[in-house]
Amino acid sequence: MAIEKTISIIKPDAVAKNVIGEIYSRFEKAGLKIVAAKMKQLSKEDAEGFYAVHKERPFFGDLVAFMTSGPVMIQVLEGENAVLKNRELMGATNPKEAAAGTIRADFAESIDANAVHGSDSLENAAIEIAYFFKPEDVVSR
Ligand code: RTP
Ligand code: MG
Repeated sequence: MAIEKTISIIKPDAVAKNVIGEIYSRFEKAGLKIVAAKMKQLSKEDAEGFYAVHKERPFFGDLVAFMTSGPVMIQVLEGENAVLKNRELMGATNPKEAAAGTIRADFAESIDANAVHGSDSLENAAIEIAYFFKPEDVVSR
């Protein structure tokens, strides 16, 4: 199986709940390695650019407002099948539909305050990693 890299963002609700470590532990137990990380207060421009694919969607304004409401923790995860593995650990977008034991089932409040973001494809992972990290700030290990 291919070794992939993907972006994970711990959203403002989960940072405020002080569960960064608990979420990191889930990545590590699943065999994903953290190969870059930074905490950041996103500006409106940062969040709008990151979620540009959703700019025509009715929830775009709420999404940008939420993502800028407090600091986020951004990390690059590396491992076998990392894109899909991270999405499985996250659970469904709406925490009411997220499977038991997933990050969103355990920590998310609502479809807006849903604890984590994860790249949805290998192609988008590469775009999202480049959006937040310089190549030299991502290690391989
Ligand atoms: P994410 O991008 O944050 O990892 O989440 P996702 O792939 O599971 O969901 P996506 O469709 O990409 O939507 C991005 C974020 O927008 C919010 N959303 N709100 N009110 C709504 O119908 C709605 N739909 C999506 C969610 O916070 C979602 O994570
Ligand atoms: Mg998405």
